[in-house]
Amino acid sequence: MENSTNGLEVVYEKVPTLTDTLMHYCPGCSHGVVHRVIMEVIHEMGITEQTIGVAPVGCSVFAYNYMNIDMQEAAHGRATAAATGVKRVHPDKFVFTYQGDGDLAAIGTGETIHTVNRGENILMVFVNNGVYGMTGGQMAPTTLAGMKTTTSPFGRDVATMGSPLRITELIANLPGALYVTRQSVHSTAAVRKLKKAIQLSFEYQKLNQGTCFIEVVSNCPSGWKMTPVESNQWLVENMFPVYPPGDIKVPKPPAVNN
Ligand SMILES: Cc1ncc(C[n+]2csc(CCOP(=O)(O)OP(=O)(O)O)c2C)c(N)n1
Repeated sequence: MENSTNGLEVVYEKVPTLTDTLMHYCPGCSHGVVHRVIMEVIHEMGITEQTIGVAPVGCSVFAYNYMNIDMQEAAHGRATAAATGVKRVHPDKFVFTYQGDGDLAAIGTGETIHTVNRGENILMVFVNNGVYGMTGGQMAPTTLAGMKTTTSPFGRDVATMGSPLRITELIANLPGALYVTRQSVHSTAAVRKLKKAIQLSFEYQKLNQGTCFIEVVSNCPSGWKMTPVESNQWLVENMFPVYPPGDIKVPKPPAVNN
């Protein structure tokens, strides 16, 4: 039987754009799923040799070990500065960054805003898990009001610590932003939607009309001190009201048919 192994039906095969290296992510973490979806799109679009990824510091610091494409490491917060250089030297390549919220919305806020304001022709993938995962679950700009973290043990107090930063809405207001969307990977349907958004972003990149920005509302079971299932439920109930999924800016008229 075609598509079978020892009588068992093959329902999923790892794409060659992912290496065989075991990922170091905690059980249930969104990062592994987001890695897989990006790499599936690159493989399916046949752009493996033409794509360069830039990942900085954070839990995804070892993304180059898993993504079987050309990768560039950047210092914490500086991924879009590095990606700007890569894209300008190689305008014919597809370039994307892969950044956490501590990276993109805290230490790298300046780079983030100016990169989009310049309308750099890259895709930015923003994995927002509401905490600094790698360093032990500290408060990030995106931490929810009242949310307990290792550096806000009594919950984030908006009066002294400010409100959760909805940087994606801010980005959408910049003229250089072409396509801005907020997605997630907490369910199968959500994963499919994210995949479409990534495909669309790489299509847009061919047109050189501005920056594509995808926020992925994510979990952090270890940092949130929850099981993977609990963390996905908590994400829907608590993250979505503040970070609602959906398109925030879409080119009009659509630059590409999808
Ligand atoms: C210049 C610099 N400052 C601080 C750090 C320490 N540091 C490493 S990862 C990290 C936070 C990462 O959080 P985030 O970007 O949200 O990604 P996550 O780990 O949650 O995926 C920090 C502060 C560093 N490596 N370099």
